[in-house]
Amino acid sequence: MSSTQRTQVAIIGAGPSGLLLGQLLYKAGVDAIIVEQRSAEYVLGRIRAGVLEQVTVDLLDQAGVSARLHREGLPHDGIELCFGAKRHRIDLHKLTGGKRVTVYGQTEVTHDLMDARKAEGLPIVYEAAKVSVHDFDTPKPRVRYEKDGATHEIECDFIAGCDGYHGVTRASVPAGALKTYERVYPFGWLGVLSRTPPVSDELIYSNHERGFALCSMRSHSLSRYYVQCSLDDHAERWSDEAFWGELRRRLDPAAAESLITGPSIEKSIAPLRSFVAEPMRFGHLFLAGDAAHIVPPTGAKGLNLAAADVGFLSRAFTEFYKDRSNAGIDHYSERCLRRIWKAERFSWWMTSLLHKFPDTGEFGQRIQRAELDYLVNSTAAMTSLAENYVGLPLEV
Ligand code: FAS
Ligand code: PHB
Repeated sequence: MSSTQRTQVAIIGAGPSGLLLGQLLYKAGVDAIIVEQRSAEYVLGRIRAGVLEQVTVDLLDQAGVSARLHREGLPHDGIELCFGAKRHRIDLHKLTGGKRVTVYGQTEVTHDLMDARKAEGLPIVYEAAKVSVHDFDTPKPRVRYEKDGATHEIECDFIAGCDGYHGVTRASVPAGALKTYERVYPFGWLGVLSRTPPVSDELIYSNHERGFALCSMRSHSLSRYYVQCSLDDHAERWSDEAFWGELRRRLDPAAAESLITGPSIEKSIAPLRSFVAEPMRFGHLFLAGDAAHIVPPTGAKGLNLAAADVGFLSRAFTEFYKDRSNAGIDHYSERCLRRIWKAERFSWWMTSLLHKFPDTGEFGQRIQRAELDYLVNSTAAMTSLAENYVGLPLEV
């Protein structure tokens, strides 16, 4: 048994990119079907980003899914950098003329988007197997997948590749049509989620001779912590006690003293890489989010870049259908890449500044310390960090 469906935009992937694109297109009156290889529970089980730029909040407002975000999200006006056993506050709000970030987990964003799609009865296929994309170099692209023992086909006008770094859409582009840029970092992040009050009201990014550490949160009772670890490390090798001890050693005395520990409810290691695929459009196939680019999470940019891509893409499709204009789709890749590369630079810079690099030795560590000392004593340098951290304007 097989079936053929017809829609305007076929979206591959139900992470934040795919779900947000589906919701923005729905609000604009453009039909879309989302095809996801995993179950909704599996997608929600991935613990990822925690910090939203205002651009992302605005897009979630536009999508009509931000009520809980405005109720439960935590506005943050600053972050702290910790080095030499001292913490230094970066006043994001003052340095950017009133901008801030909002702490609200990616899991919650995904939940809100899934709930909205379900409430509107919009088409989404979970646990689709063998998803493949075809004829996207023609005006009649198609998507195929298997489910419940049958092969299904979707006829559409456009395919949106929102299927992440390991997805099928970028992999389906002929090699010669794509240029990729990549830097893999010689370490990972061991992350722990715990039902404990955060150690501080704001995020603490720590540069320590033992390695980087980050103190973040999801709410006033749910904390998210990370320590830099080696690439050949495994989360199951770390007892909770070992993790808390290592985190304490990488913080200033006051934070180490006031840290409230508890059982980990999630523990995982994420590799760090910088990656960009150019361009992001191939005929009637458009890449968005992690399918096109990856940043090390140090700058809290991954989810926010994905949202910005989707904002550009939903506008481009809407212009195509409502104004019969190709301008948006023709300029999509160039528009996204200008902002992506600035976020890649910032994420690389924050990662280079705060982590222990095995091959830079004592000279490298002294350079890092000098840059940190300059940074926290220079309004110009702190302003540069602040305007990148809160998110650059969409069109610069
Ligand atoms: P996603 O990878 O989230 O979603 C892609 C979806 O496509 C997935 O659901 C996948 O199952 C599906 N898919 C894949 N192949 C498919 C196929 N062939 N057919 C159908 N569906 C398919 N960013 C931050 O800002 N801060 C962080 O702290 C942070 N931590 C991270 C930790 C980890 C381990 C990872 C991997 C990423 C982290 N990120 C972080 C970045 C992350 O938040 C991404 O930027 C964000 O998930 C991007 O969303 P999507 O583009 O939707 O990609
Ligand atoms: C998180 O809360 O998971 C988080 C916050 C800021 C980052 C990275 C991760 O830079």
